[in-house]
Amino acid sequence: DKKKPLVVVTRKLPDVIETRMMELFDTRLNPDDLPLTAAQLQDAMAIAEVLVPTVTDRIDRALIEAAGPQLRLIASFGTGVDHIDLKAARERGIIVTNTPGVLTEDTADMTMALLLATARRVAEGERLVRSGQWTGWGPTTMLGHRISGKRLGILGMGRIGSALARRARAFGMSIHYHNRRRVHPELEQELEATYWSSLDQMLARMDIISINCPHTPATYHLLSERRLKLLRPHCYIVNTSRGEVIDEVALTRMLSKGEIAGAGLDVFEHEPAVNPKLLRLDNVVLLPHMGSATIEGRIDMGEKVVVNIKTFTDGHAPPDRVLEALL
Ligand code: 8YV
Repeated sequence: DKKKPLVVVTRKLPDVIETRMMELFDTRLNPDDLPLTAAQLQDAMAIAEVLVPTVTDRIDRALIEAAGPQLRLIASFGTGVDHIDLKAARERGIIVTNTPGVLTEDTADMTMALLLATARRVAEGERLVRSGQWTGWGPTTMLGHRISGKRLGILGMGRIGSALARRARAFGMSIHYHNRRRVHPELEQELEATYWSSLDQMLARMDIISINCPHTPATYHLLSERRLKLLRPHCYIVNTSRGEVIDEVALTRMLSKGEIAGAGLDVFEHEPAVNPKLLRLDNVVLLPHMGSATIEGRIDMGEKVVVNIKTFTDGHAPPDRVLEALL
C-alpha cells in the first residue's frame, strides 16, 4: 500500500470535502477559520507534499524558495492565482492547479446582482428603510438608471465574461467587450457582442463597465486614472474580479466628485481593508468578496481540488494545471 501524500489545507473547507480529503490523503486541516500567518504558511510548506491554499494566502517567491523539497503541488482552492508567484513555483518545479469553470455561473450571477444593485440603488434603498428615515413614496425619489437598452462593456471575455453577457442580453443590454484576443466568431454571434480592440475607445462609449479579467502583471491598474477619465460621468463600474485591476484611489476620488456615477465592488485592492473614503459614499455597493460564495460552488471547488491532487499524486497530469503563458 502506497504511503498517502501529506496534504496541508490552509482554510476550513466544506465538511464533505474535508472528509473526502481525510479518506484519500494524509490531510492536515485548519480547524480555525482564520488565515494562516506567513510564518504558519512557511511551516506548512516545510512539510507538505501538497499545499491547498486559498486567495487569502500570499505565496510569494520567498515562501516558495523556503519550501521543503517534498512540496510538489500547490492545488489552490479558487480560480484566480494572483496570490501565487507562478514563476517562482515553476523555477522550483512545483505544479500549480486551480478550480476553473465551477464558479462561472455563480460569479456571473453576483456580477448581475451588483450591476442591478448599483444602477437601481438597491443597497441605498435598503439602508433608507432600515434607518427609519423613509418618509414614503415620491415620484422623484430614489431614482436610479434603467439598464435595458444600455451598453455593457465587458473587460475580459472569458468564461465569466461570457456568462455575464448571456445574462445581460436577457436584461436587454447591448454587449461590448475588450479582450487581448477576439473571441471565436460563433461565440461573438451568440452573445451579439461587439469587439473593441481599443480599450480606450470602448471605455469612452459605455454606460456600464464590468471587470472580468484575471489580475496579472499585464492587468494591474488596467483601469488607471487616465483610463477612468475616459468614462462618461453617467457610467457605472462593476468589479467581481480583483481589486488590483482598478486604481482604487483614483476610482474613489472620481466617485466622490461625481465623475463616475457609481460602482459595485466585490473586491478591493488591499482586501480586507477597504478605502475608508469608499465607505462614506452612497453611490457604491460594497460586498466582501462573495462572488463565488455558494454552498454548491464551494463543494464543486473542493471536488476539483481533490481530483487535481489525486490525479497528480497518482502520477498523472492534473486536469487544472495553471500555465503562466496562458494567463
Ligand atoms: C474565491 C475567487 O472566493 O476563485 C477566485 O478567484 O476569487 C473566489 O472565487 C477564492 O479564490 C477562494 O480561494
